[in-house]
Amino acid sequence: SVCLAVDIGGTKIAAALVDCATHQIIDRHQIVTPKSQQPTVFSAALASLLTPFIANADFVAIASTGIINNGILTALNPANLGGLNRFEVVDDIQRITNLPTYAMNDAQAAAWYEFISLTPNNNTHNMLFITISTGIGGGLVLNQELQTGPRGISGHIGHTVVDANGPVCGCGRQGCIEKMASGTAIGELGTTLFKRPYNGKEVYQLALEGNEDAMDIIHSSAAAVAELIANLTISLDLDVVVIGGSVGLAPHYSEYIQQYLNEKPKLYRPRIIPAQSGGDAGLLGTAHWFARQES
Ligand code: ADP
Ligand code: BMX
Ligand code: ZN
Repeated sequence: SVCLAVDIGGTKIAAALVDCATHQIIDRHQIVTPKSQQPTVFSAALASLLTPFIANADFVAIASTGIINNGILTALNPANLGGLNRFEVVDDIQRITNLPTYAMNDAQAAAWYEFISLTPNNNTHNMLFITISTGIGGGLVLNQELQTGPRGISGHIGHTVVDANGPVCGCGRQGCIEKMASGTAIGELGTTLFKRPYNGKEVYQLALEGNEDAMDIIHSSAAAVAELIANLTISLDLDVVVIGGSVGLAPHYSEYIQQYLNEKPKLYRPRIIPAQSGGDAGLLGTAHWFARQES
């Protein structure tokens, strides 16, 4: 069968036709995520992205930012979606496509695909996938089973606190790692420091060009992520941590995480690897996860 996979992120929405037998992406398009509180604006953007693919798809699998429970997207951090805090993503896309439609969280989907892509029988029991992107998201595989949680919340590690006196996050909590270390946070820190608007990618580019202030921002992000990894490793006995998202996959970022982890005792240092499927892990993960349900 052919799956129309949709990855809804805070910055971009990607759609692809995925051959479920071979896990190959046949065709792929992406658009910028609309920044509007209005569900109708979101829906119109999805309709124009998805319509060209409908005729060639058997079902739709969505990997979306936000808490996905009973087919409804509830933003933990609405600021990542231009203030949109609730969207009936399955009903909406089912109406657009007239195809059977399923949804799960983006980082959970990516975690699943990265887990099944690890060499078989390599004794990985516990794996964490972290995306450092618009936000910071996570997906946990424990005892070789993906954790989605009874309410879809499992893995929302971006909202664990790194600085109790830090800035207030869009989720309402103070000092979340997402508010301090995500691509959005990197952009905000750059904007404050350089006194003109910057996004995360631009700050990262400056760091790569040798700007030391920008490099400090990137390093404090990687150091915070390393601290989070150490906390979760000693809590959950992780074997492997997979790093994804455009910041996580940017040049040297996972090496910086590794450097900060190397300063810690051995029990706090799991194996760190970049996502093997890069920016396609969410698309492939949701396609694979729901293909099992379809057949
Ligand atoms: P999404 O959150 O929609 O899944 P991404 O994984 O692309 O999307 O993450 C978007 C964040 O990553 C933004 O903050 C953006 O500025 C930043 N970003 C995008 N491309 C790069 C890059 N090449 N290097 C560093 N940061 C990037
Ligand atoms: C946020 C949260 C997570 C998501 C993570 C990464 C919202 C809207 N999203 O912590 O559900 O997995 O961001 O999302 O509350 P991304 O957009 O950066 O890929
Ligand atoms: Zn938060």
